[in-house]
Amino acid sequence: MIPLVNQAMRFPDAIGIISGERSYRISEVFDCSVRMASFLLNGRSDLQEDRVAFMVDPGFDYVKTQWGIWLAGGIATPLCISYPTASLKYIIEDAGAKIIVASPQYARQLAGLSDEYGIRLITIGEEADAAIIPLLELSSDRNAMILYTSGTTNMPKGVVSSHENIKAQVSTLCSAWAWRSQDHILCVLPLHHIHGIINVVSCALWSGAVCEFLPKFSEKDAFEQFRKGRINVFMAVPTIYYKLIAYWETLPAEEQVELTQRMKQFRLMVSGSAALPVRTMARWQEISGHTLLERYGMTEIGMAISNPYNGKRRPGYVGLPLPGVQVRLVDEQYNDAPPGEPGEILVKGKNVFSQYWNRQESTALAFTPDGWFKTGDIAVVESDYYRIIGRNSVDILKSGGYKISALEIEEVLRDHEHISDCAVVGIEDEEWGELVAAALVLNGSDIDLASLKEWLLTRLANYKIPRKYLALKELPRNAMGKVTKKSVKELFALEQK
Ligand code: MLC
Ligand code: AMP
Repeated sequence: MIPLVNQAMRFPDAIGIISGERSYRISEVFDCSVRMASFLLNGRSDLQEDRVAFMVDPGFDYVKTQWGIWLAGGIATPLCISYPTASLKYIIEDAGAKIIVASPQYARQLAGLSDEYGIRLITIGEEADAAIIPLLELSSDRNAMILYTSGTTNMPKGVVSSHENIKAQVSTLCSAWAWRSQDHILCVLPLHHIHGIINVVSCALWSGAVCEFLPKFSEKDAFEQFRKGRINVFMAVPTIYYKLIAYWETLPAEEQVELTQRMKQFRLMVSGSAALPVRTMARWQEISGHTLLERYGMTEIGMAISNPYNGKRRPGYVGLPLPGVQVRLVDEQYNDAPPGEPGEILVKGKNVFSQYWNRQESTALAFTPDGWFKTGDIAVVESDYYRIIGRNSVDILKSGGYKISALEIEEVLRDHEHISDCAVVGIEDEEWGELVAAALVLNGSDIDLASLKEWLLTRLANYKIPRKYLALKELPRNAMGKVTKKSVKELFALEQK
C-alpha cells in the first residue's frame, strides 16, 4: 500500500483538508482518490510507473489527483500553475508524461500539448462518474514522484522519489517537530516543490491533522486565517515572513495586538528553503512571540538539518542533522573537513532520492563513489550547530525560496534578437534573498525592458524573470575567456550606489 495514504487512513473520520470553503474527511479524500485512480487506469490494472503530469490548484483536487495517481501505480509529476506553455512542454516531454490532469482553468493551455504528443488529457470533474474498480496492492519501493529542480546544467532535471523516500522524509519530520492530530496548518506554498508537498501537506495528512489551503499566498488572506484562531502551525520561506512583517507594520494598533495574541497561541512556526535573515527572525519574534524554527533541505533529500523543536533555536544556524539522516562536511577530495572548517554538505539515508529522471550521467555525478549525495551547499559546524555559508556554484540562485539556474535564463536571453551576450547573477536582497539580475550586451539596437519582459514571460516562469538589468559593451572575463560573475555582481553593486 502507499505509506502516506495508509497512515492518513488511520484517521478516516478526521477532517484532513479545508479548501474552497469546504471541509473533507480523510475517508472522503480516499474515496475520491480511488475514483480518480479508477478513471486514470481506464481498463488497466496498473499504470506501471507511467508519469502523470498534473496542473491542479493547491487544495482538495490536488491531493485527490496525487493520491489517485499513486493508487493507480503512476508517478505524480506536478506542474507549476504559473508556467508558460514552453516550460510545461519541457517537463511533459522530458518526463515522457503519458497522462495529463488539469484543473478546468488550465485545460485549454494544456490541450495543445496533449494534441501535439497524443497524450490523454483529463479535466478535473470528468472522473466524477467513473466506476470504481478494485486496486492492486503496490509495493512501497515504487517510484512515486518527479519534481523538477534547477541545477548547474541549463535545464531543470526531474528528481525521482519513491514512496519509501517520502515515508522517510515525512515520518522523520512528524516526530522531530511533534506533529499531532490536533494540528491545523495553513498551506500558502506552491505545490510543485517539496516544501509545500512534503513538509506541509504530507506531514499534516500523515498525522491526521488539518491542512487548510489558500489558493495563493497573500499577506491579507494569511492574517485573516490566523485571526480566525484555528491555525496553530505555519511554515513558509523567509520572503513570506518578510512580506507578513511589512504588511503587519501597516495595520492599525488594535489589529496588530489581536494578531499577536492569536499567533502566540500557535504551536510551531518554521522557516526554510533559503537563509532566514537574523533581522527577519528577530522582528518576527517581536510580532508573533515565536522563535522561528529554521531548517535546511533540498528536493533531492527532503529535510536534512533542523533546529530543535525542544531546545535552543540559534539565529543564523540551521541546527543539527535530523534522526535517520546522515550528514558529513567534506573538502574537495571528499575527505572529512577538519572540525570547525567549512565543507560541502553530503547526505545519506532513506530520505535520499534515487535518480534524476533519464539522466544517468547527472545522477552518477551527484553522488560520491560510496553513495553520499553531494548537495553543493557549503556549511560549517560551530558548537554542534550547522551554519550554511554558501554554495559551490555561482550559477544557482535562490529568490523567494525558488531555486533558479542562471544558465537557463542566459540561454533564453541569448535567443533574443537584440541580445548578443549576457550574464545572469544573483544580487543580495533582504526581501527576496537574491534578485535575478542580467547584464546584457546588445547588438546595436536599443531594448525596451517592458517588451523584453513580455517576451520572457512566454518562455520562463515569472519568478525567473530578471528584476534588474545592466547594459554593458562587453562582459568581464578572466584570462581563460570565462565570464567572471563576481565582477558582474560588483558592476550591479556600483550601479546601485
Ligand atoms: C514572485 N515574484 C518573484 C518571485 N515570486 N520574483 C522573484 N523571485 C520569486 N520567488 C515576482 C512576480 O513575478 C511578480 O513580478 C512579483 O514578484 C509579485 O508576484 P506575486 O506572485 O504576487 O508574488 P507573491 O505571491 O508575493 O510571491 C512571493 C512568494 C513566492 C514568496 C509567495 O515567490 C513563493 O511562493 N515562494 C515559495 C517558493 C517555494 O515553495 N520554494 C520551496 C522550494 S523547495 P511582477 O513583475 O509581475 O510584479 C526547497 C527545499 C526546502 O527549497 O528546503 O524547502
Ligand atoms: P531546492 O533545490 O529548490 O530544493 O532548494 C534547495 C536549496 O535551498 C538547498 O540546496 C539550499 O541551497 C537552500 N536552502 C534550503 N534551506 C535553507 C536554509 N535554511 N538556509 C539556507 N539555504 C537553504
